[in-house]
Amino acid sequence: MASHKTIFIDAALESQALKFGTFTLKSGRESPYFFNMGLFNNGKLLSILASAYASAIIESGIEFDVLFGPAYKGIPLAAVTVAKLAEVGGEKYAKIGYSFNRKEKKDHGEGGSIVGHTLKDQKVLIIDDVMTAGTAINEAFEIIAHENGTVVGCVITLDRQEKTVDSEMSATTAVSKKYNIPVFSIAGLSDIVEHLDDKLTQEQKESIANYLKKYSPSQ
Ligand code: OMP
Repeated sequence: MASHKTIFIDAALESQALKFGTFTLKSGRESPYFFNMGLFNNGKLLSILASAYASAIIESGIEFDVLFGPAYKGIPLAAVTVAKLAEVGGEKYAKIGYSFNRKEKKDHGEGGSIVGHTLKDQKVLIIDDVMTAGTAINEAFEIIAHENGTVVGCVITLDRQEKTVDSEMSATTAVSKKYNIPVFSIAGLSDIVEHLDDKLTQEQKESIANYLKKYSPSQ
């Protein structure tokens, strides 16, 4: 497994951003684990996260002009990752733009709902935290289309590798097909299960297996 994945998973576990227990998800699913991006809440953790995103993006080879982080959680992700890309990615990534949306409309100053680099006529990569059923991410596509940008891909921290609410397709595949773009992640649930094999209890492994029986995509 790539080192950026294992470093990220270890940091997630240590910071308790990744927890095992019983959690009700936005989709209503009852999950045996939860990833809370908000607990990547200090400089060291953010630096690890930014490095992992930068590695995933560089490895993908995707060509883009602007990294867009949907408010609120995408905002720091876009900022730290674009800075890390400039640091480690050489000339190709030195001048990638970044921007985010405001949740509230502003009627003074520069106006508009986008802060940072313009999206107009730009190839835009969306950066977000978690994809479960693939519902939350749609709003970002609408915002970028409204600004006349073109989404060329989507990178997320964690792909929970679950089906959508209305199909047997995985959420990432569904988003990828719907918008005809690559969707890739730092890590997927399968990476977590593989890397933490000797740390998870038998009970935790069984709860995850039972959950996957219910929500694993079959396409
Ligand atoms: P979907 O819209 O179903 O893809 O859910 C994605 C959103 O769920 C994320 O943006 C988070 O707000 C939240 N979430 C997590 O943050 N971590 C998890 O492990 C699971 C969820 C979730 O509710 O599914």
